[in-house]
Amino acid sequence: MTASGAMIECEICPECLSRAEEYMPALISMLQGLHCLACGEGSGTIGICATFKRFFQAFFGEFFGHLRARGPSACSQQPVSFRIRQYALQRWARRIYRSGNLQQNRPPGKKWLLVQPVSTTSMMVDSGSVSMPLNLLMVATLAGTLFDVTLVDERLGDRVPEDLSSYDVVAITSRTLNASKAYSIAENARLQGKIVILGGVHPTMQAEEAMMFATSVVYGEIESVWEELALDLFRGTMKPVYRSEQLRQMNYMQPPDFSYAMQSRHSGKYSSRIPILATKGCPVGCNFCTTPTIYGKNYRYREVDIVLDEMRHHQQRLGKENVHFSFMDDNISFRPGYFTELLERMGRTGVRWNANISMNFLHKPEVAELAAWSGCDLMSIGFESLNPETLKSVHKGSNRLENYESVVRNLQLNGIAIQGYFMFGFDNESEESFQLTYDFIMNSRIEFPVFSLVTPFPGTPYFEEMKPRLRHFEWDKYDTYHYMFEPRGMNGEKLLENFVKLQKEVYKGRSILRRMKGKPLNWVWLANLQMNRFTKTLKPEIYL
Ligand code: B12
Ligand code: SF4
Repeated sequence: MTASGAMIECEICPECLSRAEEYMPALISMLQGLHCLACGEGSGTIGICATFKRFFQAFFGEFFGHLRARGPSACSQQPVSFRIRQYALQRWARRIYRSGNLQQNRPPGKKWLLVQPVSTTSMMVDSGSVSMPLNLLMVATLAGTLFDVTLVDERLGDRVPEDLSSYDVVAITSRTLNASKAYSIAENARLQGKIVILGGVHPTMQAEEAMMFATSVVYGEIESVWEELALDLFRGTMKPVYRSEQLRQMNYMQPPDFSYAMQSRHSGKYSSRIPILATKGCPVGCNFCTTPTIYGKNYRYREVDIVLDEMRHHQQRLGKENVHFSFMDDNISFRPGYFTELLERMGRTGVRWNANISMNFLHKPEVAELAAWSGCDLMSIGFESLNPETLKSVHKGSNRLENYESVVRNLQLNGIAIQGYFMFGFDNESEESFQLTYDFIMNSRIEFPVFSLVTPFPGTPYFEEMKPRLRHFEWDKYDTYHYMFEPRGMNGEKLLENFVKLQKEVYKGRSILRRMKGKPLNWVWLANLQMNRFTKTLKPEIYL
């Protein structure tokens, strides 16, 4: 390379620049810690070890990718110019070179075992076809940039090996209903001297408890703490908790690598719907929900282009246009502007989709029309209750009783089926609430009603409020199908009796016909027939 004071003129958007600045200290400390091998004078390249290269690619790939693929001019932000002195880079490389040879100091490559535990609840939450665990696929995709990753999903019938000698790190995801299983796997791994990382909703909400079983607990999403966690793993200086002050923008999340889900020979048991994420968070703020507790009032989204790119990738991978996507978003419609843009653009791709949605603007007929045109065949809506006092007490501001019927009508007129969630056991309710709910479901012909018992999940404001009245803290029973506390309006016996009766009534043959007559013969019919069989077996005592 010629001697060089030469300046390279760069243009970059402020978003990318701040990202580079954010990464730089991590990168430098990585280099210092590992004594990476750099080239000698004059070659013009920096020679680096494979570990560092993977690290570098993982961190900077998307950064440069962003520049290459979109170019600053395509960016919504004004580009800023900056200049790099070429020879500063060379000096940096030489300093690293002199500091030692990586081959002698290279840390051993760590092998990860990533686990999706099966719940030991007595209810059928993990049976039949299960959705691909997008959360773990995202963890695997990030970890896989630096480490060898094996994914075990116990819900498929795969088991975590007793002998973990082939692995260095055992990382487990957990919700409350499978926390005890997650902890027993963690304990076994710790006894075998492994680094144990616990993540997911439950360890996030109960970090102190989770820390008793793990080397480290990750609070919230892995993307926001990944660099720090990965560096600490390399250095062997793990912290008890990884929690980021700032949430990373979703545009930088790597598209999940689905090959991890295909590692199992039982992967055929996965639902054919492809999980995908467009937004995160939900500022509605229901007091029983973990999302506002973890992510606050924050609502983030990926640029529509990026979501569509991911969809196209799956269409190519599966060799068909008509791919069915299942959005894992907390509330995909919270920002009407973003949601409508997504639908308008999705409509031209030929995909089908379903999602969780709040009814904040579903009462507008044009929204349902657009959703149907864009390929939506099912929306999951938390109606929760027909009692205005209850809705108020749980802070479910997005639900307006006066809109319930128009929301349902608009969707149905456009051929979109409704998976309607209803909760029972709130203090304001009486036996009458069951009749009210029954009438609403039958009159509005909701296709797929789902009933659950109110469950104050640990870490939520509702949990704190109800703690003194909770019957137990057996996490296996925090599956929304167990009796948690005696509501003020009726005793537990009456609650469960009515809960069972309602389900049997709604799913008896005649009711199914009344709700489903004239609707397309598809999987929703099948789900109803399965529920018909299942509800016949229900007895109040199974909910205890
Ligand atoms: C989509 C969804 C579903 C879907 C799909 C579930 C699935 N297979 O993943 C369906 C409809 C099937 C479903 C079912 C249920 N769900 Co649900 N669901 C969600 C929702 C809205 C999004 C989950 C998701 O995939 N998000 C996208 C992924 C990418 O984000 P993530 O899960 O947060 O993962 C990130 C981090 O947590 C972290 N992370 C996660 N795991 C790990 C592991 C490690 C090692 C590390 C380092 C990091 C890490 O990094 C990940 C990537 O960023 C959440 C709300 C939420 N935000 O969590 C509720 C939620 C998880 N569901 C909940 C409940 C109660 C249920 C049901 C019991 C409901 C019911 N009665 O049927 C069942 C249980 C199913 C089961 N067996 O787990 C509760 C769980 C509460 C709790 N404390 O456990 C939640 C939190 C909603 C709430 N009420 O607060 N659910
Ligand atoms: S609307 Fe749904 S996702 Fe949003 S806070 Fe309420 S329960 Fe949670």
